[in-house]
Parts: sequence; C-alpha cells; structure tokens
Amino acid sequence: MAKLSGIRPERSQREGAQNDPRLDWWREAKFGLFIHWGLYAIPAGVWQGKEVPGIGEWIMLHARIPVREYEQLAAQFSPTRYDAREWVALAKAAGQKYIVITSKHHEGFCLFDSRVTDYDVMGASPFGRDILAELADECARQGIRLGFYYSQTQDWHHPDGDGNDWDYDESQKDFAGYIEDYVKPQVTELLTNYGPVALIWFDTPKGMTEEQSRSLLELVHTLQPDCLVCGRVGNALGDYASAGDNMIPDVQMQVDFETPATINDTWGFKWYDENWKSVPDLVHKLVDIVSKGGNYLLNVGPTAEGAIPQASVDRLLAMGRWLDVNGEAIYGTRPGPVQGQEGYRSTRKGNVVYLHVLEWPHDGRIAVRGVSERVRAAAVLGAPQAGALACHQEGDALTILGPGAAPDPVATVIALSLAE
Ligand code: H79
Repeated sequence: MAKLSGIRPERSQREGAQNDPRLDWWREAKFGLFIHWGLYAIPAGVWQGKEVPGIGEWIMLHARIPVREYEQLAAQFSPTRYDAREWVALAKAAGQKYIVITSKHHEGFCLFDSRVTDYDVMGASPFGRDILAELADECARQGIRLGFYYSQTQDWHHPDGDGNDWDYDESQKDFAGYIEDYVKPQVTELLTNYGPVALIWFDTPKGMTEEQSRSLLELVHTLQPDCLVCGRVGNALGDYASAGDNMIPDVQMQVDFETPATINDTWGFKWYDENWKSVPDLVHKLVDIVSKGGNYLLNVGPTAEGAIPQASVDRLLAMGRWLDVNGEAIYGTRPGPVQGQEGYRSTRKGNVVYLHVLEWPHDGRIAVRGVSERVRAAAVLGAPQAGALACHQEGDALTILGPGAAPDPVATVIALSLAE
C-alpha cells in the first residue's frame, strides 16, 4: 500500500502525531470550510481591463503588480455585506465542522488587527472592523472551530518575504529576519487575541529550514497546546499531512491527511470563473477522501463586498442535505474494508461498514470484495422503509441485491451490520 501518494514528503505528518488525541476532534470532523479572502477579491481576476489567467489570489504575481500600486486596493476594501453570522451558519448547514480563513495570504494584506504592520484591515482600509475577531466571536457563539491560514514564506508586500522579485532584489532579502521579526510576532497575535484557535494552516513551505519549521511548530504549541499545525509548516513536522491543492490520494493513507480544494477553479474570488463542480462530484470527492482516511477542506472565495458566491452557497447547502441523511457514514468513521473498487467506497464505525455506492449498477446487483466478517443485515441509509436488502457472502465476496435505480441520485449509502 502506497504511504504518501499525493502527499509530498515535506508536507507529511510528524512521527508520533498519528496517535495524538489532540487530533481526535479533527479526525471526527472530516469536512471543513476554507475561506480565501483578501484584496484580490477587488480586481476579481481582472487587471487593467484584462483577464489575468490563473488562480485569483495570485493576481499580484501573475500581473507583476508593483507593491505601491497593489497596496492602494486596501483603500477600497470596504466589505459592507460581511456578516460573520451568515458565514458560520452556512458552514454549519453544510455539515462542516471547522472553518479556516486566510489571516494573511501571499499578497501580504492582513485581515486582522496587527501591531507589526499597518498593512492590515484596521490600518490601511476604511472598513475598520477586525474581520477575524468578528468571525472568532461568531464561531464561539455557534459552536464551530476556527483556524487561521497564514502564509509564512511568501509575502509579496514585505521586502524580506518570499516571492516578489519584481519590486525587490531577492538576493538582498533577509528571510530569516522576516520569520523572526514579522511572522513570529504575527502568529503570536493570532494565537493571543482571538481565543482558542483550532489550527494554523501554513502554506508553501519551500525555503523553510528544519529549524524554522520546528520553531514555528513550537511557538504554536507553546501559546496554545491544543492548536494543530498543518503539514505545510514544512519539513514533515505538521500535526497532520497536507495533500496537494485539489489532490486526492489514489489509495488509503496511513497518515492523517487533509485535501484542500476549490468548488470552481480559484481560491480567491474571480468574477468570471463559473467552472463549478456538480453536487454529486463534490459529495463523491468527500466520500473518496474520507474513505482513504482524510478530511476535505472545501473553499469559498467571498466577493469584495463580503458575499459568498451563490453558486458556492447552493452547493454547500446541497452537501449539507446529503449529510443530514448520510452523516453517520462520514463523521467519526475510519476507512472501510472495501478499497480500490471503481464506483464503490467504504467507511467503518464499530460494527457497521458503510458501503458508498457512487455509480449505481443498472441491474441493482452490487458486488464488492473485502468484507470478510459476516454481514447480518444491509439497509439503505435514509430509506428504512425499503427494508433489508438481500445479501450473499462467499469468502470476502459480497453481493447485495438492490433496486434497479439508485435510491439516492447523489450517492447511496448501504449500512452493513456485522456480526459481533
Ligand atoms: O491558498 C491557495 C493557493 O493560493 C496556494 N495554496 C492554496 C491553498 C498556493 N500557493 N502556491 N500554489 C498554490 C501553487 C503554486 C504553483 C505555481 Fe503557479 C506554479 C506557482 C507558480 C507556478 C499556479 C500557476 C500559480 C501560479 C501559476
């Protein structure tokens, strides 16, 4: 069995974290909401009248926008429709158990009140509201965990941050000084001023020395011992592994991992990106990831006004409706015994194996391998009126005779109760 398929070694899970009970809530959660929000939502994929190809939050780099020009966007940042209560309620209705928001992306603009820079929502924008503080309060009120994305290497605004070679001479940069005098004070602010933080989501660890990764990990754990650190802190030191963006491992993983993913093709808002994934596709991706032992962190990119695109809202709510019926086959489960069979996935909790049928066979005859324990009963989740389904077992080969049409057109879950 491949151990790290889809996961770069330096983004993997630290030895010993696999049995760490600090991750218990995260292992149970399976599904989170990622929020990418920053100044890039204002140009929304267009610069000087031209559509800029690529992911929206990278517009500053793709168009090589000088810092002095780009930073003027901050004066326009006034998202009057921002309503933390709505965003948190959406995540809850979608069945998501944690939220991760960009506190500072590669562009360098901070959505929180930072003492170490004026390039933040309080100092540089007319908005004058601490976005993270409002979200943290609301998460506490509605009972959902909140984590912060923080770009620790790339900072295209800071003269010593990584990535901006069009304003700054990269050979003159004091990256180590930037980590010590800017990143660490800001991470300290994030872990001091916003109550309990579920996790810090570092990104693009390229260039981090092992010592730098370790010292960030230790800083986080010293300030908030229960706060998790994602694998993108670098040097294989994270509390959990991070798969590539939109990457789902081919096979079941032996490490705790998370797939961060987009609903369309961008993280930060681009007004003309309409390449939305379908609801069945999104649910299948959730099932696929969970069946391999991972979590799905699914992104929305709010507009400059502070609205989450309706296409994202519709899809998240539809996923929530599927989870209302099928959540017991997702939350708190482990990978099940049916692995690597096209059209099928499986999860397990105690004595129940959940068989997820992603492509319903035309004749309703479901045939899988891998269930070697005796199946006492098989029933479709959410359709108990359909009664028990007939099954035959021979060795680890299981055949279930189901109806001719999929009971759930999105994905049908059959609960298999195993003999004690
Ligand atoms: O925050 C989101 C992305 O902005 C961030 N990670 C997710 C969670 C991210 N940072 N880097 N990358 C993703 C990959 C960058 C790949 C690159 Fe490129 C290839 C950089 C330059 C060439 C993609 C293509 C971005 C610009 C061109």
